[in-house]
Amino acid sequence: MAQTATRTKPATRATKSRRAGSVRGSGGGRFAGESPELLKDYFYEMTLIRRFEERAAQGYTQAKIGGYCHLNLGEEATVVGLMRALRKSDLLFTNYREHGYAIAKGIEPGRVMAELYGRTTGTSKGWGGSMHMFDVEAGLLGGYGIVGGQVPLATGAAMAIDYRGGDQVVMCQMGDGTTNIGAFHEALNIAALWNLPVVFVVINNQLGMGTTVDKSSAEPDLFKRAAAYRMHGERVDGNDVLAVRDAASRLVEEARESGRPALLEAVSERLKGHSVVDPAKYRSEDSIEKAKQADPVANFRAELIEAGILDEDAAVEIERKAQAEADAAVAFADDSPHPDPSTLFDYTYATPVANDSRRLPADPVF
Ligand SMILES: Cc1ncc(C[n+]2csc(CCOP(=O)(O)OP(=O)(O)O)c2C)c(N)n1
Ligand SMILES: [Mg+2]
Repeated sequence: MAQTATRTKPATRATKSRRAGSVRGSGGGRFAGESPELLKDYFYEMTLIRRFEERAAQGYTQAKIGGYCHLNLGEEATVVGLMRALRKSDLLFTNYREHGYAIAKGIEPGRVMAELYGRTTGTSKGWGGSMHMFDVEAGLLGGYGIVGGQVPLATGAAMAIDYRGGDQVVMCQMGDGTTNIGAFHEALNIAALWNLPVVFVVINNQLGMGTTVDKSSAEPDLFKRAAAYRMHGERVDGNDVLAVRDAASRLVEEARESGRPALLEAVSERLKGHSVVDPAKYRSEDSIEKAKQADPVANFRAELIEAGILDEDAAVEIERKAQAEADAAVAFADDSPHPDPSTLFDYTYATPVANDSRRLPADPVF
């Protein structure tokens, strides 16, 4: 159930037609009208992201992955629901917690894992790592490590779409902590003033590193931030893949048709620490238990079985396939070559720059 800050609109045609599916006899339950194949597909993708992230955590502890590494564990329903609202040609900007988004936007998991492993077959040829994935063809325009760094850039991309014409929409993902960064407010203001087709999505996992939203935000109902810019804002249950898909589809299609920006807040749980090296000692037993209870993958599995869309064997088979795909991604990354050090500076600038220093460590200064 979405809470709305400024206005609510009925479901668009796109949302309604997707519901013209075929789960029958569920007594008008929440899967009524949904395609069983699509529901299984969501379960597969959420499980794939879960297994992928578990393998990423493992690769990190094996020192196969360097730098920072932030996982989407607990946010799988949000990730899959959001990405199902976008067309391939739509553009996505994310923060550094982006592996699941890259996969759900259509990049092969092997290329995502190879980027984590710093290999040439990765999305950024191995030079970006966990926080800096980029794939123009898939419409993923980064992966940003600076909190809030992606928000003005996403707004600029929406301005480019508006200027050139076309029906693309930009989605800009960020965390709850990002809503207190100055650039967030500047970007939302400009997006609303100039009617830019961008949907800002705040993933409220209730924590910015170890700080809770209540302690960092004077207005902890983050979707209400939109009202300051006369922008539509609403909150959705981020543990519910269908609710996220429907809310995001509606806002994306509104942005496509009217060019108006919007803000969607998806409330979810971060199952583990801020990054893989954070033991999250600051969390209470209660909050850890609450997060476990809200596990969107386990709960969706149980719901699909309860509704008769899956039985235990079918669920296990989907999980086996997801594990195999995550394992194959690791094998692909492991078998891929490391970049040659001589290419270290090849992608620093898009166009040649005078006096660009290409000195490698141990090279003579003069
Ligand atoms: C400008 C800036 N300040 C501080 C940091 C350090 N930092 C990295 S992640 C983070 C927390 C952000 O929390 P949130 O926006 O809620 O995203 P989440 O990690 O929960 O997905 C901070 C403070 C940074 N990367 N950039
Ligand atoms: Mg957060």
